[in-house]
Amino acid sequence: MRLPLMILGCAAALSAAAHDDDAQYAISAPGTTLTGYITGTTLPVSVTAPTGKHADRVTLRLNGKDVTSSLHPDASGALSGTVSGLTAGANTLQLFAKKDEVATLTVMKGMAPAVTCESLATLTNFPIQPSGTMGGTVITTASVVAAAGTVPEYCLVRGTMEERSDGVAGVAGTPSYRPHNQRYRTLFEVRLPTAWNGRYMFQGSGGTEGGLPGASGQIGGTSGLNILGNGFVVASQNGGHVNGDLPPSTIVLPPDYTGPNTTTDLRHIQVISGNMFFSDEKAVRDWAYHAIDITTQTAKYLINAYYGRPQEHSYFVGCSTSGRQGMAMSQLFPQHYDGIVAGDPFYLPPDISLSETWGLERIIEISPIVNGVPQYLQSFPLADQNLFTNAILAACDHLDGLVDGVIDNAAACHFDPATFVFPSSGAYGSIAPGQPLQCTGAKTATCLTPAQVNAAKKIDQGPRTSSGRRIVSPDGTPLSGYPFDGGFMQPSGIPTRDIGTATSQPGNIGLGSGQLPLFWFANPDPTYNPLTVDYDNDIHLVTPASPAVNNSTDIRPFLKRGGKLIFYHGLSDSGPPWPYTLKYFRDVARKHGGVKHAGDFMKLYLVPNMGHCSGNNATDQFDMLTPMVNWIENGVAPDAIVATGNRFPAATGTPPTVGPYTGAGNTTRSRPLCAYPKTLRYSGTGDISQAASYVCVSPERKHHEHHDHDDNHEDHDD
Ligand SMILES: [Ca+2]
Repeated sequence: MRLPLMILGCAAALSAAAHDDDAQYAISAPGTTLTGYITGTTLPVSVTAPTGKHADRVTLRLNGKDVTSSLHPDASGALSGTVSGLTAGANTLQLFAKKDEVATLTVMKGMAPAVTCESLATLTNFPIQPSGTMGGTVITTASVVAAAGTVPEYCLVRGTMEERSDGVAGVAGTPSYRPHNQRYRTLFEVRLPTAWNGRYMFQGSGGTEGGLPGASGQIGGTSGLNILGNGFVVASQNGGHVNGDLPPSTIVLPPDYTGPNTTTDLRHIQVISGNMFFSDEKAVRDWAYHAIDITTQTAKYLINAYYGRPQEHSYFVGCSTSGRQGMAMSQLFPQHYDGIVAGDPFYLPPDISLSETWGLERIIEISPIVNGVPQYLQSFPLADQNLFTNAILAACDHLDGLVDGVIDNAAACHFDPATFVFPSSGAYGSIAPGQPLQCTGAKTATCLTPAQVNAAKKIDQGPRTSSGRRIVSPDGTPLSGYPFDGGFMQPSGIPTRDIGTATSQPGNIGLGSGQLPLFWFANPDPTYNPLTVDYDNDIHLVTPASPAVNNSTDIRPFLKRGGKLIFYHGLSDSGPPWPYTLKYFRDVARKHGGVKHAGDFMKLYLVPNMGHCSGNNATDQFDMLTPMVNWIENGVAPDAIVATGNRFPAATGTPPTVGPYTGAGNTTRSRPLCAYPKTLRYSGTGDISQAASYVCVSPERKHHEHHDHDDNHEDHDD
């Protein structure tokens, strides 16, 4: 998988760095790697000037020293040449036209270690020292790993912090309960390349964590970028607990239950092992942000020790739980990171849990129950899922001007599955010509029952009271549903969390719903059955605050030191609904000068069809780190970011179109992701599989006042 993506990465290489008002002046360093990283002392550069201006009237400085004489005009009038004298660490090239600085390019020269890798094991004075019953920093591994394939030689450091054996875990009143003898520890890993680019990257993980990911840097949001090969130091951690240390999963019986303890059904609640740390306040705080804080401090300490100098810049890349943790860094630890990439962030866990649980319950409501166990998949078999996808695509795919299986004009899409009638012609004309999606009589292969349609509509709407009123959570957030999108009923959309497959349970049983009464009730109650929430009477049980609710819009200290944020979110994410992320983006924008001004420090990319962090027929492979580096180090704000996906259907005909949706295809497409509020449009000509055939357009002025949805759905105005 990595090789084809490298091709995209090369195309996206950091190069030009023109300032906004001098958009056509540019410096590039064609020979460097993606993020402007070299190992020698010389650098081939190329300088271009706007039409009508003379490239030979510019001045080029390297680290303040005039190096213009290194440049020579070529046949096209551009200047190129080789500058020398680059020093270890950051090298700044500045381009001046007369006295104005018109472009900047930062190039990092690789740095070598100052001490041996093994010596890191004997360091003392780590930031995290023993305290009370907790241990300090213990290095368990410090050894050089030889280069292999595209991975360069690096120093691998692993260690443990804040180990203690007097924690709490499990469910009181069950054999899982450990009231004072649970072991907790933060495990971390740092990979320090022998040729270092001066940058540090934190690599996030997901869910409730509990395992230590290898710090390769290869995660969602860095696709196509060989992180260690580009010289980044990378750190990862485990969220403050080891799943294997925790009590095993257990069945919790409701207080009034007297039957056999043999099944997981609607009356028995299974608390999975990975959730067992809910009862330890510190362990929850570790997972919320503390394990990230201490890992960051320790990684920076190791960098300083190993290379004899601190990092020039620090970057955070995460999705889901680590998208949330990235937000926590910007709000609580503004000194730790310069650039933060936060994907599909799980930043309002109580509210997101309610949205997730609402969806699962709507599927249970229409599932046959056998011996107390919902037959989830029977509620919406794969053929019905695909029928639903075809209906929404038939309704809205073409509204953006291109029938390609992707809805890029969501603002114009007003899909109501209860009244939708299939077309008799066009790409989706063969499915059920002229027939309504909702059955008017018996269920057939080409219609859905009113109950199925109703369930989908309710999942789109989100949690409501029995009288249909929208619910506001105790933290003040209007609860969101999952707005219809082309990927809504594709496998990584609603099905993965709420329906499952023939061989897998709906994900929300252990995730959102399983966590609701444990982590997100003000008074945790493992006997509360999250599959039967009473939305009229039980919302007050949900906590208004938690260390893992990271919704503060006051990020002034982070912005004051030049911090930048990139958010992305799948429009068919069936975990955290994207409207929560949009709400945060807009709330922060409002607090810091409005959406237009917010583009100076914050970007949001909404990815059509994409599920939670990836999945579906979507362009779910992208590199947000290179644009972030260019933003932080060269002052070039990201705009469209090219992404790829390899599950698209093949297109045929003139103009090229796709046929009915039949599941994942195997055609690769590249497309730009547009910075909110822009959306994508096909330029009208060219290969629909190539990003160059698309443009990002600003939203049309809003004429429609009315939606099926309430305020925070599809509300694209600014
Ligand atoms: Ca389309």
